[in-house]
Amino acid sequence: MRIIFRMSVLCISLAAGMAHAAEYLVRFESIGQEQARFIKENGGSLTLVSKPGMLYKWTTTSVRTADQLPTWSPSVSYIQPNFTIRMLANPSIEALREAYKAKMASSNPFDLFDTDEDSDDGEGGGGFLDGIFGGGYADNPAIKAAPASRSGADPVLKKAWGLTQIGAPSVWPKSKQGDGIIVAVTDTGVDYNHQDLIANMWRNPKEIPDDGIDNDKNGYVDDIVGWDFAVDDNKPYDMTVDTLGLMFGGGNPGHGTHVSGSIAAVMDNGVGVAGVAPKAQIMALRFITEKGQGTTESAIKAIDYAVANGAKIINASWGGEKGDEDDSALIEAIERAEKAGVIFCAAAGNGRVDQAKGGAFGFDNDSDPKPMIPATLNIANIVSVAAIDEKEQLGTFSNWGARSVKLGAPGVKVMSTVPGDRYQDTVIDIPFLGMTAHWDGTSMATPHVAGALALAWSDNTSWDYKEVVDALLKGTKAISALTGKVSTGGRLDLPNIK
Ligand SMILES: [Ca+2]
Ligand SMILES: [Ca+2]
Ligand SMILES: [Ca+2]
Repeated sequence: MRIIFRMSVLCISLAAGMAHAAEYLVRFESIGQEQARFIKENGGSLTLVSKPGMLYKWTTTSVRTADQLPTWSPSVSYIQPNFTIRMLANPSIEALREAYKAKMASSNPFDLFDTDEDSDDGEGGGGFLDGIFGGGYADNPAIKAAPASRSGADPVLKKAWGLTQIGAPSVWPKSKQGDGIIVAVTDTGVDYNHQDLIANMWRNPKEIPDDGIDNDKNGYVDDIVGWDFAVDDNKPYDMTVDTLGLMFGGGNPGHGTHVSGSIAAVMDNGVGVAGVAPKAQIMALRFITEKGQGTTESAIKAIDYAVANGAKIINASWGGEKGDEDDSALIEAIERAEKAGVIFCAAAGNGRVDQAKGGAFGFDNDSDPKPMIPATLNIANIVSVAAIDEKEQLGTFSNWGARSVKLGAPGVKVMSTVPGDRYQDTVIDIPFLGMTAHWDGTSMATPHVAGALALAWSDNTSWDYKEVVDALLKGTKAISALTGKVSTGGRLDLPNIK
């Protein structure tokens, strides 16, 4: 017996109507006298979320429904909930639990252990015990300095099939490989000391480590490799839960580190894999905790930080279904990135669970009443990405949209870095119980595109963001599985980007 189930990794509900307790985002027309007046009239307290956005978080004593919110004064543009950005329950893990419950209730419980399959994650894991107990490292290790460069082939690279599919090996020798381009990973954090990432971590050039001073006066003290907006510290480490926790409680398996490796793992350093843009820099912006939750407030702060501190591309392997309530604050943050010429790569989404069919199945973002955001927001810098497999088929879980989704990229069984100097294409791997979950998701496809944009931009530094995106989209390879499913009808193809 072998049950394969998909991690719909970090499918986050942005707008399911779950307001963070008594917190709202208030957009003012100006910053000055208006804030004091607002508090005098309405009580509670205001803290600044975005200076360029003139956005404040209003903390009140009670949760209010829409009609209980204060009438907007002329100085207030809108008031919206500070949504909890919540990881949806993994539908396939739910299905797996149900399957096991049924098995346990069956007359022959030994069927549970009737497995003849071998683990095939190769270099990715440490075998059975690692499969059960892997992950769960201590939070916030000290940020190490980048080590002296090493050399040698990347032994796990052959398992990163997506790089071969998109033609990376043929392009790398004649490319700048992302050199000089900063990609912001807005996610669960990054293992910034990972042996295959450490040399490519962005280092804030104007900040002196550990002196307790905000040297570059950007509002963040000792921000060396990015920032942790989930808990407000300078160590955006990718805190994970262990495998048992993943199976039975959900949470983060090392999502941001996996995403980062696909973008810019170091090449020819004798270990692991390589990213699509193996000389790009990773800016680590954590806003989702190990439990898989963040807020609109922290997402906006991460986007603003990326724009203000030199990122050219933002990777957003997160999103949720559009609800009835206002998403103006997030929309305006992405629009500020657009005005600054920053590209926003967004995952098209991992479908919805169908209990009868026993898994998550993609839907059409263009016609669905609850399309994924931010992927489907109509902002010019958004490049939304569907997931395809090694055989150029659309992932069964992957959303699509002939208008709103731009292209496909590798997103099924993706091999990349995970915390603790490890590599995985398989997130849960307990062959003894026949339980396997691969690193699948539009979350995994999106960083391939972010890396490709970094690579193309480093080779064409005079281009503005629109020229980079246009070249990428014009350079896709048409495949039948994506005809009528994405706006280009094709998948990422590096040799074609000109
Ligand atoms: Ca600083
Ligand atoms: Ca932290
Ligand atoms: Ca490597």
